[in-house]
Amino acid sequence: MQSFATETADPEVIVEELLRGAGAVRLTGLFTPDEIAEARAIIMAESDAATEKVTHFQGAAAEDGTLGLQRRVWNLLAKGEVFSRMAAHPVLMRVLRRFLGSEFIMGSIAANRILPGGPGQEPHVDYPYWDFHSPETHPVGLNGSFPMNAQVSIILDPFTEESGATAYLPGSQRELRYPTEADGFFERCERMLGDPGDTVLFFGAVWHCAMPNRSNHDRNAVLTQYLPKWVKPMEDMPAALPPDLVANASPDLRQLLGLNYPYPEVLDAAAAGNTEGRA
Ligand SMILES: O=C(O)CCC(=O)C(=O)O
Ligand SMILES: [Fe+2]
Repeated sequence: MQSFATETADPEVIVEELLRGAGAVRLTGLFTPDEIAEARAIIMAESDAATEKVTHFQGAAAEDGTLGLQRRVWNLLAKGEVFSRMAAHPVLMRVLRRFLGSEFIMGSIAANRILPGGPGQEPHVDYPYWDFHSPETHPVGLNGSFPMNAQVSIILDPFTEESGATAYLPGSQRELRYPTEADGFFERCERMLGDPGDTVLFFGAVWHCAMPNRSNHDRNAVLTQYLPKWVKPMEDMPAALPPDLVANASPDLRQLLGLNYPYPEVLDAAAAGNTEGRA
């Protein structure tokens, strides 16, 4: 995987690598050790409490309902100001504006903590492609020639082969389909290795998955989903945040929350009374 230090993060080069190259790049030097430690402490505390919700995401909880060895912490913006800084980091904003369009939004910001002994995942593609098991539910001809997703994984613990660093198959984003047995994903995959503070940016159409944690330490990452402005976000973030956080959001954060492009709206003139000038 190509690495870019903050000052050498040329959006054009990175966009080319995401679309037509490996599909993933590493960015270094975006976050301070203090920011990483603060984020990790919040996630560890939140995921020690038995508050997590079982969702369709694999491994959220054990079958008997007890906390599993893969734990999600959702809605991170509500859990510490550090996560707003992470989501709207200027280098990420610059690169993602080029990749997803200048008015791109965020669809989710959550943590994935895999404890020692915790499971990995099946190789997959991310929202809005996650149910591409059924391509017929998507528009005909949809392909990976332009991106409808970018994922950012901020690494909070050493990501090694042993600890379950995310696996991915370079170049697979060009196909936009799910891998089959014949693709030999686990034989051919590479890993998103990194040190705490390193950040991996990838196109979510690349086949990837968390891997089992066979180390003796937790493996935490902040996973943020970014989308073009017109893709329906996965989480309703404004609804899940304290009103004052939304009201005081910076211009970049307002954009990420989707507040600059607020469709669907009621555009019936009689009902809304303010629709003049709309197409
Ligand atoms: O935590 C990881 O290594 C990857 C998680 C992932 O790809 C997902 O949850 O969609
Ligand atoms: Fe994923």
